[in-house]
Amino acid sequence: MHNRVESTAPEVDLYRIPLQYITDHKEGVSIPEQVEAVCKGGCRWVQLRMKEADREEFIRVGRTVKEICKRHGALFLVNDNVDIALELDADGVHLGKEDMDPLEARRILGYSKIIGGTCNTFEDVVTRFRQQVDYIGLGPFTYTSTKKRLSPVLGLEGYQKIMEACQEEGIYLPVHAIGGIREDDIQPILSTGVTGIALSSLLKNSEDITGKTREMVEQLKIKELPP
Ligand code: TZP
Ligand code: MG
Repeated sequence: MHNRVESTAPEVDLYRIPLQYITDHKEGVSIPEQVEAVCKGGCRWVQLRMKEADREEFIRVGRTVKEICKRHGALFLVNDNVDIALELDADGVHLGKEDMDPLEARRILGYSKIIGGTCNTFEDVVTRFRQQVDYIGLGPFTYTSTKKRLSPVLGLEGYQKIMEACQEEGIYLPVHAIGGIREDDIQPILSTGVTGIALSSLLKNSEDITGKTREMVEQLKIKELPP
C-alpha cells in the first residue's frame, strides 16, 4: 500500500524512488566508488553521510559524488548540513533531530529542494509533517552499528503501529524505513505501508555492491500507484 501526496519539491515524485543508499566509511572502497557501484545497480537516490569529515573534505567528496549521481540521474542529498547542501547545490538535505529546523532549511534552500527528517516515534512523524518535510526516515528497524546513539528499535510492530496511526490521522508522505535492514526484511516492512527503504551496510559490505543493489531494486519495484 502506498500513501501518496504531492511532494513540495515539484520535479520529483519521491514515491517512485523507493531505494535510498546512505554512504559510510569503508576500508578499501571509497565513497565515490560506493556511489558509482550502487548507481550502476539502479539506485537513484544517494545520501552523502560522512560523520567524520570536516567541511573541506565533505565538499571535495561531495562534488565528485554529485557528478556521479548526475550522470546516473540519481538524487544527491547531503546529511545534516544545510550550509553544505547549499554550497554543493545538492538536490536536498536530510536532517536529524539535532540539526536545523526543516522550516528554516526550507527558507534557506527553497521549495525546489528535498528536505527529509529523521523520525523514531509517531509524535516525531507529526512534528516532521507539520514542518512540511518531503519524506521521513523512520527507524531504526533493528540494531545497527552504522549509527551511534541509536534510538529505540521499532521492529515490524513499531512500523505497523506508526503507519496505522498515520493513516488514522490522515498523514501521508513518503516513509523510508532505515537501520539494520537485511534482504528478508524488505517485504515485511513494505507490508506495513512504508513506501521505501534506506540502506547502508547491506550494500556497502556486499562483495558485489552493484549486484546486491540490483537485487534490492528488483525487490522494491513499485507497482502501479493509484491515481
Ligand atoms: N540512521 C539510522 S540507521 C542509519 C542511519 C543513518 C544507517 C543505516 O543503517 P544500516 O544498518 O547500515 O543500513
Ligand atoms: Mg543527522
